[in-house]
Amino acid sequence: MSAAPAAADTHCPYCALQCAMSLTVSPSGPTPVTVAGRAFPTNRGGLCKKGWTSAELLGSAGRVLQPLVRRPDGGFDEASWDAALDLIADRLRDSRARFGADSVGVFGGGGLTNEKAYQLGKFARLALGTSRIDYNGRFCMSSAAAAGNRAFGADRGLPFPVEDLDAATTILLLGSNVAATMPPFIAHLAGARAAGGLIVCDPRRSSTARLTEDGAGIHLQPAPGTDLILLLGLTHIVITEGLADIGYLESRTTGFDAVRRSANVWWPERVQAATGVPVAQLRAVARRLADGRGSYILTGRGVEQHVDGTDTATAAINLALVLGLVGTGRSGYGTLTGQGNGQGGREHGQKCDQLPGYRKITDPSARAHVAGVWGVDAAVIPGPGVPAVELLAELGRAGGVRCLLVHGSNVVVSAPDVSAVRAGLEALDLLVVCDFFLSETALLADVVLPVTQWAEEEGTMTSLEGRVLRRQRALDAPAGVRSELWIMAELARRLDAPSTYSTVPSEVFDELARASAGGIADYSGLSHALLDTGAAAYWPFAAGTRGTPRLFLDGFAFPDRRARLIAVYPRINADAPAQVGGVLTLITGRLLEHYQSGAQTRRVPELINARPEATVQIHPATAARLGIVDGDIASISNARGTVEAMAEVTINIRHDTVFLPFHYAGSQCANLLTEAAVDPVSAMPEFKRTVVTVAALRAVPAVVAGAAAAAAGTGAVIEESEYV
Ligand SMILES: Nc1nc2c(c(=O)[nH]1)N[C@H]1C(S)=C(S)[C@@H](COP(=O)(O)OP(=O)(O)OC[C@H]3O[C@@H](n4cnc5c(=O)[nH]c(N)nc54)[C@H](O)[C@@H]3O)O[C@H]1N2
Ligand SMILES: Nc1nc2c(c(=O)[nH]1)N[C@H]1C(S)=C(S)[C@@H](COP(=O)(O)OP(=O)(O)OC[C@H]3O[C@@H](n4cnc5c(=O)[nH]c(N)nc54)[C@H](O)[C@@H]3O)O[C@H]1N2
Ligand code: SF4
Ligand SMILES: [Mo]
Repeated sequence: MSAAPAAADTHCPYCALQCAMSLTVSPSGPTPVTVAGRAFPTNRGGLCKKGWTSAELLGSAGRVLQPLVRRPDGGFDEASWDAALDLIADRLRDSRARFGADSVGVFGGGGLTNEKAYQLGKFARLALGTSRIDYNGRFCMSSAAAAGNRAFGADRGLPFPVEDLDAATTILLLGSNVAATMPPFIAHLAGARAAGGLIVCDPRRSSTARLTEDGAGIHLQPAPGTDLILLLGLTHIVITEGLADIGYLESRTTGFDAVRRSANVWWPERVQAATGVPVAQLRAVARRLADGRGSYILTGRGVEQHVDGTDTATAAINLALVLGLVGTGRSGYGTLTGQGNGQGGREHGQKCDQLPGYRKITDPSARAHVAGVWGVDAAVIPGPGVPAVELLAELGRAGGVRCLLVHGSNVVVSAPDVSAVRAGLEALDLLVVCDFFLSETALLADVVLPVTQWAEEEGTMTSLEGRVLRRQRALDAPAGVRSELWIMAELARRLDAPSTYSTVPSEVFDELARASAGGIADYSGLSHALLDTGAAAYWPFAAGTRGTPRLFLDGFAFPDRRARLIAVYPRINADAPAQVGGVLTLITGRLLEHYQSGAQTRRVPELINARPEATVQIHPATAARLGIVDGDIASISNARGTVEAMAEVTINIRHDTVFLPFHYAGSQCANLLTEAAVDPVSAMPEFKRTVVTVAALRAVPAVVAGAAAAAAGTGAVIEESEYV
């Protein structure tokens, strides 16, 4: 029997641009679900190839379709939902009785809908009674969030709609490769490019940096991790050349004197020596930003994922404030949020120190408000837990977390120093992973619970511009698969948890809206029904209001309405690695074709065929010095591990730097090399500046290289033995 085709308007399951798409479902047709781009201000009908191919995962052969429980001999058995949930509840109850509530941990994700993220925070605090919850947004947005909170009193990635960028004549993009990470976004750079004002700061000549060529702008190519100095240098030039907006600073900010003093010692020649960026470029960029025609400063992970990421984002904000750009309506500062719900996912309680509405878990009035919504005594809500890297370091340790529930992250590929993470996961008494696939983390689990994919569920996502969007269900999930809301409700019931746990997304949203009322991220005027009208719902959207597309126009989120300039000082310059032998700086990041740990995109034939394995980018002069030619297998190693990857010899990178994508597992996992050092303010790990030694491992004979390329074209797995 053939069901009639059904259609649903929704948004892409992957990144924070949340491109609008329509899904057409024809179960009996050759492609059960067809994806089409949909007109929307951010993507204007465009999608990248991840979006176009996203529906292929719905019917993917590798999908988990029944709960899986680990056998003593190491394999998995399929189990009924009752059996799997009973087992989990028994083990959690036992751990709690023997080792205390904090022996159970929860690791969430920025890809979860607002409803799931909210419910996960509530489930952890009430049903499990644990403080041990944090999430992968700690690896993603925490430094920018911390910087925004301390400067503006609120963290909404872009405090303005993406479309505002169209009118800009100058855009400074620091450590962001949007041409690969949000391709439809580059349409919004067109105005700045036409005006010759796109400025991209990246140690690589990334595909975004290449958009500055032919007169469209400037590519600054600093040494990795020197952006804080670069930004102090730009601030120095703005101040000494009389380009600071003194009227703005006096009326709308505090702290300028200290920032002026901190920038004083970073004169252009000194900045050139430290960063490698020529003085002439520094002066040109400072003057361009100050020309008053509409300038924006945007940051990405390249400047944020460092042990000084919060200070670097703060330096970018300081520069924007000194130029008078923020809260004006025609210029601005923002950070480009990464994951699909990276914004909403950091607002409603997945963070270890947070309650819904971006409230502090330590704030007595926030606790009282949320306890009222949950119908519990505020005293039962635990205090703050520990951030992600610390949580992972506690796994299996005496007095640490012994049982872990993972919802929406593949930590054994994406966390820093994955060898240590793997050891921690293996030492657990119980690892439960909710996923659609047997990700590398799910493969280590004691119980895998198969959950609904984006097109099979209702919910909301909050995009990089703070706009709350509806995710509509297009089709039913496979029979053995359940929603995470249902899983939490069932476990809560088995654990005799206080409060109620609805399984209906619109009801959970209504509860979230009440819990967020009066908070910074106030959703209390929103509902699924209102969002279904297509209303452009930017938070704060308090009951009785119409939402706020442009924040800070009439003041910042502090009682005195003033932004804070906070003086920051470089700390890491001294330990720049000596470039001797094969010692180089490794930076890690993304390719267009793959998403994050690759758990999803490595399962899409078109994407894995296009990028079947990791390649390491290395400059020709460095490669020649180390005896590496294009296509050789190189080893990239340090005290923590070794990665083997094919060398891509290219001028698109500094000579002192190599680049690896982090989308691959096994011996190609970039996080074998990264270290668990974190930013002291945000607890963001260092992903972008790792000292490694690079060497030629073995040359690939031409004939085998040809065969490997052919195999890559068919998506076949290339065995190591084919290279030797
Ligand atoms: N294709 C694809 N798109 C994605 C994702 C994905 O995995 N794949 N993930 C999504 C998510 S969660 C995120 S967070 C965003 C991330 O989006 P981006 O921030 O654009 O991504 P990255 O590739 O991590 O880093 C951007 C650039 O920073 C540069 N960089 C590295 N170190 C430094 C440095 O010290 N200084 C400067 N100035 N630049 C540096 C890198 O060379 C890289 O080109 O992408 C989102 N979109
Ligand atoms: N070296 C290096 N490491 C990095 C980075 C880097 O630049 N360099 N970037 C960091 C950044 S910015 C990020 S955001 C992280 C991301 O890295 P991860 O946290 O590993 O993110 P994903 O690969 O998206 O993993 C999501 C997993 O959850 C599943 N999933 C997707 N949606 C859902 C859902 O709704 N529910 C459930 N239960 N499961 C779901 C997917 O199938 C997948 O297995 O990686 C970080 N790691
Ligand atoms: S840019 Fe992001 S949201 Fe848009 S189609 Fe690509 S992955 Fe999806
Ligand atoms: Mo991210």
